[in-house]
Amino acid sequence: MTMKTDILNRLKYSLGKDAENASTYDWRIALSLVLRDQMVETWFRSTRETYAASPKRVYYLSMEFLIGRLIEDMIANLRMEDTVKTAIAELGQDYDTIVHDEPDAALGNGGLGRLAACFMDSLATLGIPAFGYGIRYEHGLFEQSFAQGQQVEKPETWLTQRHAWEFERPEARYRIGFGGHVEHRDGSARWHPGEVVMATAHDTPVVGWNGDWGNTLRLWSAEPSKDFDLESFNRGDYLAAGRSEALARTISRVLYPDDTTESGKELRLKQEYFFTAASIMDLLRRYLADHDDIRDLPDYVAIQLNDTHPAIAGPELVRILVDEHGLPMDEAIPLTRRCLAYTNHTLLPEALERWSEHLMGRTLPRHLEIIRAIEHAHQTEFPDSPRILDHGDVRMGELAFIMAHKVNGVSALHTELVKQTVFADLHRIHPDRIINQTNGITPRRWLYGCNPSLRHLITDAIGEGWVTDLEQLTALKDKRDDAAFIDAFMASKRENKVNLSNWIGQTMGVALDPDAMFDVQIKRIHEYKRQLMNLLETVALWNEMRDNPNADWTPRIKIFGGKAAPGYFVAKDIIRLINDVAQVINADPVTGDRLKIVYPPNYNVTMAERLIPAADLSEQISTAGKEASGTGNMKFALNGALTIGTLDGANVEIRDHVGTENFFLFGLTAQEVMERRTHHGYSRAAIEASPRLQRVLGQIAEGRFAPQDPSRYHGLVGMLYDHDYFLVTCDFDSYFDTQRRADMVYQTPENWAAMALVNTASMGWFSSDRTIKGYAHDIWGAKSVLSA
Ligand code: 26Q
Repeated sequence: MTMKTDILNRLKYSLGKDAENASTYDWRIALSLVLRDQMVETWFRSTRETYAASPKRVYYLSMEFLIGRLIEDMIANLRMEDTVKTAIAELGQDYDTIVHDEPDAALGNGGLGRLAACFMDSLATLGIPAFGYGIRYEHGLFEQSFAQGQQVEKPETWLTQRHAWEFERPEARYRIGFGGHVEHRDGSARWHPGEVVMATAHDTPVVGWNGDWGNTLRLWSAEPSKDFDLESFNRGDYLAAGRSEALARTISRVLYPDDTTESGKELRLKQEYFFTAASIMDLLRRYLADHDDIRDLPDYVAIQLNDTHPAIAGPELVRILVDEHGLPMDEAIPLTRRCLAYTNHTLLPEALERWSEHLMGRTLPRHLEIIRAIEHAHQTEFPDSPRILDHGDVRMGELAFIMAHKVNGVSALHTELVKQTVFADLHRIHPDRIINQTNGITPRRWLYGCNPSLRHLITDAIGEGWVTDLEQLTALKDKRDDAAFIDAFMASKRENKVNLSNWIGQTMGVALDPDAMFDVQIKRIHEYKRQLMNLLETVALWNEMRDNPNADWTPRIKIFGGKAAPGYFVAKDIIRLINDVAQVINADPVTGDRLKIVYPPNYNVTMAERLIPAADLSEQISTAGKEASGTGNMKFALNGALTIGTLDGANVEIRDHVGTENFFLFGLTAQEVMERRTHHGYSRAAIEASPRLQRVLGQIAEGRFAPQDPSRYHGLVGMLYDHDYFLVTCDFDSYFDTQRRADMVYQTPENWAAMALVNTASMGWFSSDRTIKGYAHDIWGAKSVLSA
């Protein structure tokens, strides 16, 4: 009753609408504001308890927070699903229409950004006082569509609608300087920036399970300072004044769509410094409000750097300690180090950030001096240390490593490789610094929220404790011989597949057989993730189905989803090839319902929430040693998909947990990959040894899938023959054979279901709650403040 009147009041007083004239958008915003009101209570209480306890606070600095939609998360965490559904029905509205009206907050590229969002959920659920700090991009990751099969990018515009969850904080504004010069006098330095931009805070409450605790996601937007080009303004040159005003705002205008470094773009460096400097000032202001001695900072502040993107935090904090608090450099550096920790997410050499000293010196002159001082101090102590400054570049990985007290990898294998490769020399000097924290996913979004049918089945069987203690899922293992439970488990999967089929039918006009195996690969398009190998296997399967149309083939739906960085041309060719092949195969009456390819455009968090619960088979097929962890792999297994995968990233640990007999393993190991690359002509040899692969490559090269433009894929095929860096050709046969093994198992649905159930039951360890407890204990020294 009060929910209903609350919504009507919000409609009237916050939106100026009555029920008769309200649109879906109006209803959604009204509902969101009511929910936000509820969260504020938790939020204030958490803030009060934090001030009272004066604990160590965690600051998670990330260029990306890929949060997706918030409304269902908020409803679930506040435990208000029934109340809201009843109220919406009484108001004559449709619940699904309203919640699906919300645009995704796509403030991230992929895994790294989504991990940050899962961490925020777990920090709040565990009651650890924490802030997420990032950028309030006006435009998130671009919107993808296909024109004749090719990716087309359009700007994303989530903020053209009101973002109902946030509070603007005009009182939390900071001046962020760039450029200018440094004045040295009497042994001290003063930076006089040539340009100043304002950072304004926008807070979104992050409320954990049951509404027990609330933290803050604080995103910064860039605005011109008051005196920004006052001179032009006073001269009456409003055009010039407007130009420099627009320039200030470009800093938070758009998310860079590359998930590997492109090259030292000045705006990117400015974004990194902008949000890092605002965050450091903000946390120092909070600290100094109730502490006098800056030397105690590490007892109250833990700053986690999500990759090197905020690595300028090291020099920035040193700068403030030295230039503003008068600490000597040799005290400021170790003090800063005790506050900072750094997470590495990649071994790909092209993804390790470097900035030219020239650009750094021009944009952040005082910081470059401090980086030289950090380098000098480290070289003095460890003369054969690798350099931060190298060939005229500032290497951000080395900087982050040297300024952090802990450096972590994101899966067991990745952490070992970090020790052996990128940071081998620094690891020898600092053998205790690198540790592992295997990634995790929040079960609230990735099971409770996205898969209601499975959620109900599990809760009916073992109670609701699993939502905050995911290891309780092991109790489901007792059900693997319980025929009635297995039937219900399969029925839940089938219901999700029917829902997905309906959605694909409506949005793409392709009819799917919900009894076919749903085989899904969703992630950014990258050569190392090997979507191309998946597609080659699809063509090979198609050939064999046509050769032998009366055999008992397992029907398959191949589902692809993902975006390519706009400048990554090979990835864009792969997208086009998938779409071209789909056109031909989907029109073939011989294979008909037994083989289809669908590639819905604009893959995002919301689409993942539809696809993952409906998947039978999860494709985790990266070249071993290249995928740092993967987190999609965890989401699928938790939702009862079986994995076909290589020994890469967290796949290794997933396989250990679910049991080798419940995982379709194939391919070279990381060691074998490195070894194989030393063989001359390895890919040509692999192709020549595989008639099946030769045939597929021949078809693509002849233009079988692009008859109007037969040479379209010559480049792609030529690359596989001559420099197949990611060993698609070498792993192809073992991948194909393993797929056929999966086909066989799928033919006995009870066996498949039992394996799938063991997967779900074994995934408890991959909760991001476990990951966050690991960070809190091993890195931050932070504790829960939740009163028992
Ligand atoms: C850097 C500089 C300039 C422009 C872009 C970038 C940039 C942006 C995003 C570099 C990297 C990223 C994102 C990397 C990423 O998502 N890595 C993934 O992180 C996941 C969480 O740890 C892992 O599971 C994945 O294996 C890893 O690929």
